[in-house]
Amino acid sequence: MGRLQLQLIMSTEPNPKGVEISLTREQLKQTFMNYDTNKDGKLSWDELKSAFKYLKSRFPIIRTELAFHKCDKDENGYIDYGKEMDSLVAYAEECGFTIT
Ligand SMILES: [Ca+2]
Repeated sequence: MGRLQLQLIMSTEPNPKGVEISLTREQLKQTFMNYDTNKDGKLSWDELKSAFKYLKSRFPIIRTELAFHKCDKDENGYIDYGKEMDSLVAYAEECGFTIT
């Protein structure tokens, strides 16, 4: 899926902050880490998608795609704990998943 398509979909998402559940930054991070189901210290694409589904994202696949685009800095196909995870939490915050 191209970038423009993604932007179009994002911009037509109605009231994105109203439909998703709110968590603090710490809860959000904990949620993502809970979805590291095989406990290998990094989030795979499927693990992250499951987390966004849990967070009631309307478009978990798009969220995951954008999150990887933005946060998988070394492009190894995983969101590694540490800076990539921090960046993921920041991205999720931008999407309106937190209350603060
Ligand atoms: Ca990575």
